[in-house]
Order: sequence, then C-alpha cells, then structure tokens
Amino acid sequence: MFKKILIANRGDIAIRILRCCKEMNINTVAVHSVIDSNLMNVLLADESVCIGPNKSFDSYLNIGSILSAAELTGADALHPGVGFLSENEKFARMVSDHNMKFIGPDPEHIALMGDKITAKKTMASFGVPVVKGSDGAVESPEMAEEIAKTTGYPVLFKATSGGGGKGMKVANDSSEVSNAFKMAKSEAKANFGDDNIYMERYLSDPRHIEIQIIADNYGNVVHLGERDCSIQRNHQKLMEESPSVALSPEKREEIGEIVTKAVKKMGYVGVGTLEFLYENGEFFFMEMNTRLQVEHPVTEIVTGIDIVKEQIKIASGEKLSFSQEDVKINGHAIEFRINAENSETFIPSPGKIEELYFPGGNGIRIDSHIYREYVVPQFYDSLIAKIIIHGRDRDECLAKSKRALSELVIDGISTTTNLHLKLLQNKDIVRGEYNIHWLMNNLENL
Ligand code: MV4
Repeated sequence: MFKKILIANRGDIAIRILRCCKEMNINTVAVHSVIDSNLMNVLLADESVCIGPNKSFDSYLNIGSILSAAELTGADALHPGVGFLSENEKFARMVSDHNMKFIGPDPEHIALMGDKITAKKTMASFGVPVVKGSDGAVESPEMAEEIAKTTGYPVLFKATSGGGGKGMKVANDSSEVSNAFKMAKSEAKANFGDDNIYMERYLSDPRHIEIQIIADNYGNVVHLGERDCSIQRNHQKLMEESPSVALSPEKREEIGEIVTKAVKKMGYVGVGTLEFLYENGEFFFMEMNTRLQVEHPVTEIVTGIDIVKEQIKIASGEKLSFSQEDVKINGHAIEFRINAENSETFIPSPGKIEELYFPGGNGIRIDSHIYREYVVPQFYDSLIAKIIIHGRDRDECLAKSKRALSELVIDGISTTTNLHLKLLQNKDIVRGEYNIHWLMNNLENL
C-alpha cells in the first residue's frame, strides 16, 4: 500500500480523499493556492505545499508546480480528485514518469474516452447501445440530410471537441438542417477552435442515468448500479439520486451486464462512470468519465462500498474484495449540492460564512470543507457542501431530506438550499417524474 498520497485538489473532494487516507494509515499531502492556505483539507493534512497564485491555471492546473510538491514531499501516489487535472492524459503520464502512481486509469484510456466520437465508436464496438447518427464528422448539410434519412428527425448537431452542451443545435425537419448545420459549425469554431461537428438523432425528453463501475488489474469488473442525474441547470447537476425511479431491477441488471462486459473488453482499470440518456426503456451511451465523480456518495450510501478506498486499493495493485453478487442496493439516497450561489439567479455568492449549522441524525452524510468564519473565495467552483440523505425507501429519504435541509444554516452568503427545499415540495419531484429538461422548464414557477 502507498505510504504518502498527494491530493491534487481542493475543498470537499480533497477532504473526502484525505479522510479515506487517514483511515487507511496513509500520510497525506495537501496542495493549495495562496488564498486556500486556510482551507480545511490543508489544515487536516499531514503536510501542505503552496503551489501558486489563486487562479486555477496558476495553481491547481499548474502541472510543474504540483509535480515539484510531490517530489519535495516524497509522495508515492497522487490522487487527482474531480475536475482540474483528473482527466488530463498528459498529466497522468507525467505523474508515472515521476515514479508516482496516478490514482486513476491508464493515460491511454483517459485519451480514448476524451474524444467523443472515438468513445462512442469504441463503446458501440463492445456492444454498448449508442444513439444513431453520423459515423464521424458531418461535412455538409447535404450529407446531414442523407444521414437523417437513416436516423429520422429531429437530429442534433454536436461539436466533436465539445462538451457541456455548448454549440448543440437541433433540426426538427429537413428544412431546418442547413441553418442548424451552419450555426453548430460556427459555434464549434468559436467555442473550441475546431469546427468539426457530428450528428445524432435527437432524444426529446430523456433522463440522464449513469452507471458506476469499478475494475481491478485482474479483469474483475463490477457495476454499482446507477445514479439519476436528470436535475440539471445549464449542464450543472444539482440533485442526484440512486436508485433511479425509472429503472426496474431487470433493466438495472441488463445495462449493468452490458457495461461491465464492455469495460472488461476495454481493459479499463479503476473507477469510472458511463453516462447514458434513457428514453422509453432504451439506453443510449453519451460519454464515459474516467475519474471519481462529485455524486459518488449516493452510490456509496446505497451499496455500502467506499468507492475511494477501493480506488486506492486497486491503484496499489490489490484485487477487488467483492464480486457482482455481493453488491446489493439498500434503500434510497439523494445528494443535494449546496453551492455558494443565489438560489434564484445562480449568480456566485463568495464571502464569509458568518454562521454555520449542519444537520445530523440517522441517515445524514455531509461532505463539506466549510466552517464558521471561512471565506468562500471567488476563484473556484461554487460547491461548498454535499448533503447526502439515506432512507429505507424513497419516501423516507424525501422526508429526511426535508427535515435535514430545513435544519441547515449557512449565513453570510447565499446558497442553493432554498431551491432544494422548493424542489422537495414539488409533486413531480416527489413522484420522481422528471427528465433532463424538467428543472429549466420549471424554475420560474417553483
Ligand atoms: C443529447 C441530447 C438529446 N439527444 N444527445 C448535453 C451535454 C452533452 N454531454 C450531451 N447532451 C445532450 N445530448 C442526443 N442525441 C440532450 C442532451 C442534453 C442533456 C443531457 C444530459 C443532461 C442534461 C442535458 C440538458 C440538455 C441537453
């Protein structure tokens, strides 16, 4: 097992990883920007190194500085956390070149899934269902109309180098193709410096359902069920739950088997998530995240498996200690993301936390780095806490959620707590009747 892990991240996820290291008797190194010297994960770590100025580009994305900190402290492994450098192929390679274990998949697999078209082709070749579309880039509106004859309308144009939904354009029939094609191409150029676009049949009201997988170096691949992450605003997830109300145990088993087979064929090692759109009982692969995810706690809660602990064990060469038959879904979990943002405008709300009270009691998990008088800086992601609730079933989980969120006090800054309290009053949310467009369509009248 590793002796010392450098955690190349900040905030709640850095604490999540640090707590795991402490339980495993592994020493920890925190790295931080200038303004983050009072961050809770820095205060809790065995050692810490300042890696640069406040802008992420100069610190948390500063590869040279992070590698120097690792060498200086003698870390034998590095955990990239989520975001920042966690899906950077070059960084993963450099970490290995510096004789440290990168706690994540091989750089080749990061690269393979980083390219959207390649990822889709690879998964399709391994038997994962994908949405019908172009076989690579679309060159002209005429070509697009030809392809639409096989996919049917509506169709969606996406940037090859894209992500986060930027520059996506829908054409509802052939008369809209030429315009949508041109708009998508120019937006792709403007946003990503690459005007290549591809095309897919447009799914009008799917859910976003993702499957968590975990794979060791010995060909063992296990899935940990799904998370329903359909409640999003501008591609920012706000609430995630497991299991999804939309899946039967049979459907879960079916997609789980497809996914584990594909991941095994791919030779992927580590934790990962396959994102799907789910509509009318059908799954369509979108992309694979080759890292730990923000919302991993809901899966930990319902499976009882510590995903980070398993991830570290796998990276150090240990075998998975459980098999698919051992994985049982127990009750229901929901994660509420508490962001330092205005709950109506979503404008960031950095500043000093004047008063803080976290809820507690049976079934309440809080992953957070904030404390009273901590100043939320303006430079980074606005996530300041994740409140994860466990109930024996969804109804109990919702009741506990209402109770817990109404106890939560964060004064001095604005947070998304009020939005969550409103969601919990909504009959569609209570019934689980929502899709990827629900939040955007209902924000006005919540
Ligand atoms: C789609 C789609 C409908 N049909 N693809 C948006 C981000 C990118 N990762 C994939 N996205 C979508 N792709 C087809 N063929 C609808 C979306 C989409 C979406 C997906 C997941 C969660 C929220 C979303 C919000 C708007 C659009």
